[in-house]
Amino acid sequence: MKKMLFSIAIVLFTILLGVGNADNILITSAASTSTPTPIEIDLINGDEEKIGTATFTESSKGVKIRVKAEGLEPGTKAIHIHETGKCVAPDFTSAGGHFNPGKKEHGFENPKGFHAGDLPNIEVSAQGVVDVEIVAPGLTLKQGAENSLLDADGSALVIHEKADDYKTNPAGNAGDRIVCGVIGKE
Ligand SMILES: [Cu+2]
Ligand SMILES: [Zn+2]
Repeated sequence: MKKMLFSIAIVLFTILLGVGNADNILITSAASTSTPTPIEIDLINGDEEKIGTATFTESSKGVKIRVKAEGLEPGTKAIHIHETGKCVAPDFTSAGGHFNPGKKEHGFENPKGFHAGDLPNIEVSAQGVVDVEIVAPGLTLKQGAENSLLDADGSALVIHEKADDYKTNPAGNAGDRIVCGVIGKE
């Protein structure tokens, strides 16, 4: 009799565990098949002041990146996704090189290009404001994908002092890094 009760207890316990696991499986599959949640990050300048935000939204065309910032020098600026989610002011070299899971060279006009993290230049207005939406076809927010912005060490959005020439390896001759924002981990 004792043995039988014990067996029943084991069966019940297994059912309970099974229900728990089924829940986990449902949650996991929902996360991998549905669209990832948009991410908003802060952008900081070399003085560690918050000067804007960037929002990343998964779409059928890639990741849409909405950049809103102020207090910048007017003009055309390079903007890239860099490979490491670390923004240590003032020079932001901590963010590493361009995000490049495909092992290409830099630049849309480079025959051996381009990096997944390469993005078209942005225009900062005479008032020092930028408000743009960029679509990055080679990127995703899906966890586990090779080109995911949310890989183990995260990634970073970086704005440079000058325009990207779209051809000079490894970084488009764009000068200093003036704005940085961590995507994913720090
Ligand atoms: Cu850059
Ligand atoms: Zn590049």
